[in-house]
Amino acid sequence: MKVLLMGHPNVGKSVFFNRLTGANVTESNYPGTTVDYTKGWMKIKGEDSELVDVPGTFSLDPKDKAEEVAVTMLRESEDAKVISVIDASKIERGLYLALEIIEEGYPVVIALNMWDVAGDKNIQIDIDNLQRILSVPVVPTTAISGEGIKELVSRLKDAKPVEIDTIIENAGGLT
Ligand SMILES: Nc1nc2c(ncn2[C@@H]2O[C@H](COP(=O)(O)OP(=O)(O)O)[C@@H](O)[C@H]2O)c(=O)[nH]1
Ligand SMILES: [Mg+2]
Repeated sequence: MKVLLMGHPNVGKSVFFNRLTGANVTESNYPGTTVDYTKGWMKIKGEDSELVDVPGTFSLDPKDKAEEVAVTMLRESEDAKVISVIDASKIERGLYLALEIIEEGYPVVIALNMWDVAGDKNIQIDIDNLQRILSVPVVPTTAISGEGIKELVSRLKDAKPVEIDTIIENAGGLT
C-alpha cells in the first residue's frame, strides 16, 4: 500500500512522517524540479507500506512549483490512500483541501493535528459529527507527543472513497 501525507505547510506532516517511518528514508528532488520530498516505509498490520511526505499545498489548484508537485504526486498515485493532515486550530481552512482530495475519489483519513493547540485555545470540535458528515475516519492527534498516531494508522483500513453528494446530503444539503 502507498500512503500520502498531505496538507497545508506547517501542519505537522513531517513530524508524522518521522514518527511513522524507520530506516530506508530517501529524500529526493521531484524529477525536473528543485522541489524535494521524502519517502520511507512503515509497517501496517505487518505489511510494508510506502509513506510519502508530500510537499505542503493549500489546494489542488496549484499556485507555485511545490504545490504543482504535490498535486502531481497525488494524481500519479491513483491507488494511494491519503492521510489528510489538518491544523485543528484552523480547521475550516484545512477541510477545504481534504474535501478536494475526497472529491477526487481517494480514500482519506483525516488527522486533526495540533489537538493540543486547539485545546489550549478552547476550540471545541465535534469529532463524531464531523466524521458522520464526511463519512471518513477523523482522528484527533498531537504529532509531537505521538497522541492519536496509533489510532490514525489503524483507521487507514476504514478509509473508503466517498461521493461528495453523500457529504452534502449528510450536512443537510446546500441551502
Ligand atoms: N503543538 C504542536 N506542535 C506541532 C504538532 N505537530 C507538529 N508541530 C510543530 O509544528 C511545526 C511544523 O511541523 P512540520 O511537521 O514541520 O509541518 P509540515 O510543514 O506539515 O511538515 C513544527 O515546529 C512541529 O514541531 C502538534 O500536534 N502540536
Ligand atoms: Mg514538512
